[in-house]
Amino acid sequence: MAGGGELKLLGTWASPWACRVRIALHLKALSYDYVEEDLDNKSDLLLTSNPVHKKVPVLIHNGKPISESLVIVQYIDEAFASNGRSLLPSDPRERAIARFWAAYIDDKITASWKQAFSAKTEEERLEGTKQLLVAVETLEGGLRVCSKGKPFFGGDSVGYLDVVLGGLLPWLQGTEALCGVEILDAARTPLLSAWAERFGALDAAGVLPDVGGLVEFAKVRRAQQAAAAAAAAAKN
Ligand SMILES: N[C@@H](CCC(=O)N[C@@H](CS)C(=O)NCC(=O)O)C(=O)O
Repeated sequence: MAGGGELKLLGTWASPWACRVRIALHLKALSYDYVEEDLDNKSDLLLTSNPVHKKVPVLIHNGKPISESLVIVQYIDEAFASNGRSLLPSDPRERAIARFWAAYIDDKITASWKQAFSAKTEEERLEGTKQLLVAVETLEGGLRVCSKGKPFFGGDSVGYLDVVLGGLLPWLQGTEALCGVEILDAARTPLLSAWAERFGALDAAGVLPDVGGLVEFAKVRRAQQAAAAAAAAAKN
């Protein structure tokens, strides 16, 4: 392994954030031990490795943990710079632009997706979906700027933003099924729609979970949350 050392990833199969890390590790051709966490019963290793947030993913490199998916993907790019192509652009301004859109994806796309997805009422679901569609249309502009007419955010090959959005892709596709709305729509966001097709065809996309499995998982989680809310309401 160029860059050297032992890598261990703490994740869950359905976590879009852990998927980002798995995509980056795949692109850099790095082998690693994968530990599937039970988030209802977090391991001591997770709690001691990420004491601030207690969340996955955590990448442990030579016994030293790194948390937060965006930080981890950048770390992998820097620590294993000689493994394949760089994910972040080499030009400082282009690197800053890539980081800007990564923050946009986490702030706007993720926030509205979560709202659409975990809405308790039809009204909340519609509002979340509306905001998600607006955010995705804005991101279409980000793809236009970053790709400069090439296939990926990273240009001719997959880069940092492709990894950042790619981890979310099965969830966005699953949300289409769950909320009955086209999110990456060929008419409204043609660049993102074509990007999703291209990204889904990459070898690296093999690390992503199956959309049907995610939809089933999401339905079970929703039912559990609804039951817990009903039980809490009955107590009061
Ligand atoms: N901002 C974090 C988000 C990580 C996150 O939300 N992880 C979830 C799993 S998808 C988690 O570990 N949740 C456990 C908890 O909230 O207790 C990242 O990018 O890594």
